[in-house]
Amino acid sequence: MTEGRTGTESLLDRSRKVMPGGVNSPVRSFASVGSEPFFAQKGEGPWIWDTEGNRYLDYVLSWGPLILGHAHPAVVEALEAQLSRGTSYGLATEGEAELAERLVRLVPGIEMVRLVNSGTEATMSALRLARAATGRDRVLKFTGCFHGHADPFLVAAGSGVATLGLPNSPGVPEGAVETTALLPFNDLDQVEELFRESGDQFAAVFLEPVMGNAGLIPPEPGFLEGLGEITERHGALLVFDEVMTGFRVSLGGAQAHYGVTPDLTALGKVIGGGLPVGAFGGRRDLMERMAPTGPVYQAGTLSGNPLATAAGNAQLRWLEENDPYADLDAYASKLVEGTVAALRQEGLPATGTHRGSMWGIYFREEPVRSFEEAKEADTEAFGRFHRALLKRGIFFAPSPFEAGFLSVVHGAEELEITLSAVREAAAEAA
Ligand code: KE4
Repeated sequence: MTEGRTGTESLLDRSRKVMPGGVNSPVRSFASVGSEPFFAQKGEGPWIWDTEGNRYLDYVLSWGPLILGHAHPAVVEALEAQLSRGTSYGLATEGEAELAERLVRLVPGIEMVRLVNSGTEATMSALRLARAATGRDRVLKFTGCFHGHADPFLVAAGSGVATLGLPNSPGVPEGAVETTALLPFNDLDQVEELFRESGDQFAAVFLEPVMGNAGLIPPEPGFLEGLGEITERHGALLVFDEVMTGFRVSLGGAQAHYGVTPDLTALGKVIGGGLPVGAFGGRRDLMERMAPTGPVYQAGTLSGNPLATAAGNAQLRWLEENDPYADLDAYASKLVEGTVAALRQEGLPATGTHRGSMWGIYFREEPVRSFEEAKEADTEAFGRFHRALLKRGIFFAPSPFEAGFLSVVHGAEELEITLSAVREAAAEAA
């Protein structure tokens, strides 16, 4: 296991002196799997190397963006072509129009879109728009869903908040979250009851249509359809946070896979090809309320950045032209089945599932339908398994509350290497 040593002082010690935890995003600290983090040196295809020269099969893939793997030629060529023309203009560019047209073409619920720089900006702006369009303040989210770190969403969120046990982050004023209601995922009756009492106060229901920030929790049959019906009946908007599921569950995201079209959609990750991009879009009548065509303010120095749109367009163009989703789904299915079987073989409780190229494993017998159930899984065993895999050159997400990812360059050989290491690591973790 690397300490990222360079000279006498480790890279981690150096970084910890000048950055909280030595990282720029908490989940990179590996705190929840009891390891010290490694530092990335380079990535190539499905592989990532640390600064000590160890290489790992990468199932984190920058937390989702790298669906073509690291340094895919299509993305690298697009970036190289743009670099010589400059890195930012602060003006509109054709690359933004091309990316926006692509999102409108591929995502069922998007008629018009605004590009931003992160998923957090996308969901924060979508919430502001939903509140402006309805004249209402309240928003319903589901425990375990993570929508980035904007104040209104930092209540019992998933991902880093859940991992670090920060159900209500300090610094978030009561006023910012008093209009945020929380219910368990997959419980339509409780949504029905809440809206029966106060549905006319809600601007929106916000959710990850497939939860990827509590492991992987798919919607129960009828859940998404039911939310669409309830929101429509009460004049609230349905907002899908597809920052993670977008272009991962299918080419049109979870909304295309399940056939449920939200009023607004937040995107990120894959659409930037590894560069910082987010987007929010939806019904034209809603989006036209955004400045400068309407009064709802939102802005960003680097929004639609030409490097980011070059990488995003190259990645999405490749996905459109090659449609890898059947292969991704097949790999995910074999990976999850093989991992669950190996863990059970060693007497460990295990369950898992996948949707498209996202997958999740839990150390518990029964399938997981909510964050509350996800938290009942054995996180200690997860930590032992994660460390045992890392020693064998397999990098799974360093948290039981994150989804795993795949790329189009994870092939049969990588699957065999992975399952062989999984069987050994399961024996070690038992
Ligand atoms: P960003 O601001 O990190 O680009 O996106 C926030 C966000 C919004 N919505 C969903 C569904 C998300 O999953 C995310 C961010 N996901 C985490 C991983 N679970 C990012 C990794 C990290 O926090 O370092």
